[in-house]
Amino acid sequence: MSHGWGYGPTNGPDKWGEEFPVANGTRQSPINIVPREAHYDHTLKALKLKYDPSNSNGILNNGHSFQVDFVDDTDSSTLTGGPISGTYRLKQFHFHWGASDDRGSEHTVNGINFPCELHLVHWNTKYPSFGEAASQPDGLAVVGVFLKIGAANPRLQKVLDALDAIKTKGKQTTFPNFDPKTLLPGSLHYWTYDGSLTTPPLLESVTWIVLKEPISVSSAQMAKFRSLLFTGEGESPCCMEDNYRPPQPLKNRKVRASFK
Ligand code: SG7
Ligand code: ZN
Repeated sequence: MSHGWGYGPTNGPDKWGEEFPVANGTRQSPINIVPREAHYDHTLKALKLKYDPSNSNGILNNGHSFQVDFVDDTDSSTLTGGPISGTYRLKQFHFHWGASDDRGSEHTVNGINFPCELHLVHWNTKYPSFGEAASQPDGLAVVGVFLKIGAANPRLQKVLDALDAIKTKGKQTTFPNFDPKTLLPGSLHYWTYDGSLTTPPLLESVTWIVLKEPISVSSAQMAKFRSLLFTGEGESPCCMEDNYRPPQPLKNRKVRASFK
């Protein structure tokens, strides 16, 4: 793979297996979700998301996406309930999107792509840190939320307005007092399955919780995501777009649904 992983023809998802053989493992993400084939599980609990807006810390262009980072030294912003046991702390959220509105999500539903997917990344506090949790089979829980084209979403605007300040790889700025709960849809019904990080190192440590109900985004708001660059300041600019991994084989896994 040419100088580090990415989403291009020479270093994209088809090549990741050369450096990260787990790319062909037994619990890789994302997947295509087929609602008819998901198993309703009445024992699944309601999701409980308790977020403290004062934990939002900074926003960073990491060269693959942009992420909003949270202070995670106490249990003040947590995910409990749902399919997980114990307490998971919010570490960051980020998005994946397409070069046009007809693609961009990582998970698909009946083969349908959404233009964008939000990921809220949490780590299991039975481990000492995010870094140690990230390699354990029950180490991470990521809540995935689809974005679909519709009315402009005012709840996304604070995030989108910050992007001008982090246009190039490695740039970061402060991002105080943001409540990620405002980004969630009205219903917290979900599908869940055991999977992986969707970027290298593709570690098989993620309990995926994918919400059924999308949130809205306008086409103009989607264009703002694409104004970011994969490249650093001074390099020939390359728009950050199509930063998603396509669906991977389900293999021997079951998708469970929290709803009928
Ligand atoms: C994004 O997706 C980043 C990564 C994230 C990765 O590219 O936000 O975050 C960092 C810290 O680089 O990786 C370990 C991690 O959270 C994969 O996350 S995902 O599986 O939820 N898509
Ligand atoms: Zn992600």
